[in-house]
Amino acid sequence: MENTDIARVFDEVADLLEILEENPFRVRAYRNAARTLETVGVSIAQMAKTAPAELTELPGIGEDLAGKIVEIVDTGSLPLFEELAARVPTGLIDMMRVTHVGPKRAKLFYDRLAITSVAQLEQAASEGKLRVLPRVGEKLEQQILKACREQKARSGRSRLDEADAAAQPYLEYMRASSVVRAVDMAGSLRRRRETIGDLDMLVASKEPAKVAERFVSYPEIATVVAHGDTKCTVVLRSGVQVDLRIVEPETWGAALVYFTGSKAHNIALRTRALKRKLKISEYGVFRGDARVAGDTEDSVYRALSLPWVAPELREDRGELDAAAAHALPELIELADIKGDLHVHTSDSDGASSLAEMVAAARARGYEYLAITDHSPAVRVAGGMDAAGFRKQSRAIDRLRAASGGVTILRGAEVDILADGRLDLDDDTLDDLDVVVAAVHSKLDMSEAEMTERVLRAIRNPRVTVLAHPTGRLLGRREPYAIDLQRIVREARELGVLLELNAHPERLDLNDVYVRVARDAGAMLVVSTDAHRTSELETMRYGVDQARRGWCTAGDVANTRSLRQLRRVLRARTPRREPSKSLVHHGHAQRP
Ligand code: DGT
Ligand code: CA
Ligand code: CA
Repeated sequence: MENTDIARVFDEVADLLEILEENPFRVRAYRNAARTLETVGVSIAQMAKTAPAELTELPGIGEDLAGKIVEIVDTGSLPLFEELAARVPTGLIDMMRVTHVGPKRAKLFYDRLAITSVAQLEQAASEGKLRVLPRVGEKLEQQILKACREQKARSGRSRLDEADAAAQPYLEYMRASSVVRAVDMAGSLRRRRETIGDLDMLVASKEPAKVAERFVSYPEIATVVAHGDTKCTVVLRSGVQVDLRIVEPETWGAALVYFTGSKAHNIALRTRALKRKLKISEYGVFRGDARVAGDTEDSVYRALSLPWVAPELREDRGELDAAAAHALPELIELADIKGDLHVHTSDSDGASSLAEMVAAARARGYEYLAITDHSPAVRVAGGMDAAGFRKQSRAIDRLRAASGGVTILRGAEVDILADGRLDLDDDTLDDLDVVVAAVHSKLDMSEAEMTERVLRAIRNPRVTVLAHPTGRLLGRREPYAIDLQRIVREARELGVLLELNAHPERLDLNDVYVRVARDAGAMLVVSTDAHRTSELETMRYGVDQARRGWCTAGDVANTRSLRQLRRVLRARTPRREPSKSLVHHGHAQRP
């Protein structure tokens, strides 16, 4: 163990003490000790083993700290550190490590803005929320924003929407060059994974050197990591890394298959090729030395006696067997979506008004839109009580004439309380067309408790949808413990729709459980949970994820026409006639 390792533990203890507002003298004692350890020039670990009593002769090291040093050297850890860390949200510790932040500011952001992660900090900085705090200002806010992005580049994966935002303008920029014959993003972005490690750009060209030159001249680049003739790597200012491969136009298809991956899919393809005495690589499909395919992706799959496989399926989850059996699903597309069953308005925590949300739904060509504001328990979200929902219902009635053909469904996102009861009374729920039930509090229950809680909720025959069934927030919050297999089985039996929440931070259910639900015969619904009109556009991320879960349009309730959807909702609630609003609106729709 190096002296700097021990010093780091002391510095971290000091950071935590500072965040916890412990005695400043104690904070300084740990900091001073850390500086001493860094500068003494003899091995502290050695000393702790052979002559521990001498430790106290070092400046700033008393009995107590000497004991701590021995503990660290002997056990590799320090119980005090674990104790303190347990009292501080984990995200705050990461936040503290961001350049320009440190413990004082981490605490400030936590106290004033309830920020508990680097991702939230980045968001707040980009929205200009930090500059108004004491001693922050616009310049520091920009520095923190940049530092958050750099930390992300070092540490991890980007959300799909952030990766898209980085990819699209770069593609346009490359496309504008006359030496670029074809350009596309391959890799996990093309497979539409929920998070992206790096972007993999592929270009077909006869003049690779010029393509590489243009690629590294893109104005958004922070660092050029590598600049070769056919391969380059750069890091953008947003923190996203981009790899470039330049290939001959004849090998475009083979290269696109190879760099789209996944690696597991590539390996499965290679195994299949070998069985046919073929060789497959990023340059083509070969029989001996003869190239038999490679100019298009279609030709590559055809050479292996397979139909083309959609990138979203290329994860080695049975797609090659399904392809060979001509049993690939006909995947859902964005154009199949006919409405959104989970949106908020300014009546609870949305930023857009009811009228604005309806107008935006019309602009998207939707047939229907369910307004599902929060129930009272979600107080921070301005949840409404029964009277609030009645009032909103009258506002919906008034808006109907002007809704331009979009049927407005009355709904609520009703909170599932800790014991599984719902946060609105049955009479209020009976007046609604769509009841979206969701867990927002007490996320730390055991799996058994959480499963029972949710099952109790969805057994209420008024519940039509179970929203974001695992509660995860990508990069911010792990899914809560819940037995999804059981939830899926029961939802299918009850006719409750399982939500695939399309928000790129949620994408909940994930691809694997979407597939589980679909295979079990449960019905899904892809919903945006939009809190402003622009978020209705996130529907495409939900559809991407549904495709990764092998969904056809038939597996997803909101591809149905209003009439068919009404049947699906009624199947769930046979105890009552279709509500007046639905009947009324079915007629109003016809010309
Ligand atoms: P990411 O970037 O972590 O989100 O995931 P990918 O899938 O984009 O992975 P990446 O960027 O490392 O590589 C892009 C593609 O290149 C990958 O999906 C498949 C292909 N590839 C990379 N390394 C290998 C390999 O060792 N063997 C095979 N067969 N393919 C590879
Ligand atoms: Ca990649
Ligand atoms: Ca890569």
